[in-house]
Amino acid sequence: MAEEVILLDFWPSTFGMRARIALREKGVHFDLREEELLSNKSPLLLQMNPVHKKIPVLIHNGKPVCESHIIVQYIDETWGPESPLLPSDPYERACARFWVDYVDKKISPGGRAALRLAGEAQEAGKKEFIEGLKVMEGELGDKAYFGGERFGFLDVSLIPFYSRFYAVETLTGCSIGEECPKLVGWAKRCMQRESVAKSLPDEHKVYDFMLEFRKKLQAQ
Ligand SMILES: N[C@@H](CCC(=O)N[C@@H](CS)C(=O)NCC(=O)O)C(=O)O
Repeated sequence: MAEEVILLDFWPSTFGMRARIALREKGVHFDLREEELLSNKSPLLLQMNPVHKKIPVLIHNGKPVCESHIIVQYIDETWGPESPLLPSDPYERACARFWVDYVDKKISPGGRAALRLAGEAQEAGKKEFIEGLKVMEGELGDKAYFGGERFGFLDVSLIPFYSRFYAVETLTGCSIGEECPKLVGWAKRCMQRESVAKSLPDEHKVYDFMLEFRKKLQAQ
């Protein structure tokens, strides 16, 4: 029987991008279903992720998997063992998971505040975002990818935030290229991969979306 793989997604979501990239790295065919997240969540989303009611949700043969980093690990364990995303060594795996957790706790909230808030709170978000990126740049060092020569779990988890660099720079007046030149070099390397290039939206489209989103937040 053919496999059924559905991804409930929302195009500007960095979390959704992680799942898209991992599926494409593994060459899995999937049905991408765009949610109207801001206005009208689908009954399928509410049924498949009743706890958080958030995307992304991967539905594999009718069974849901939620939370982006758990989805990426599930994809890695289910498909394409010849091209693993997580390292085989348990210690290296633990380190990769630590850094993905750091991305979720520092870079994601920093970027969110820089894009959605104003004034001092926005400035604090920008600072947190850039500080986090600098720490990641230190972790990258002179390697091609975070795991070395091979594109892996941490690359998948961090690269979606590259689609927000232009919006953060334009809204807050900074240059991430000047602050983190090696990290931007890494991001451009990742963008040469088809899986990444196909999964990240255009940075100007993200910026326009953020402007609209800010207007909606201010009107509330
Ligand atoms: N920790 C979750 C976060 C997912 C998340 O925040 N999804 C957002 C879109 S970026 C969402 O569905 N928001 C809808 C809502 O909050 O109601 C993950 O890693 O998947």
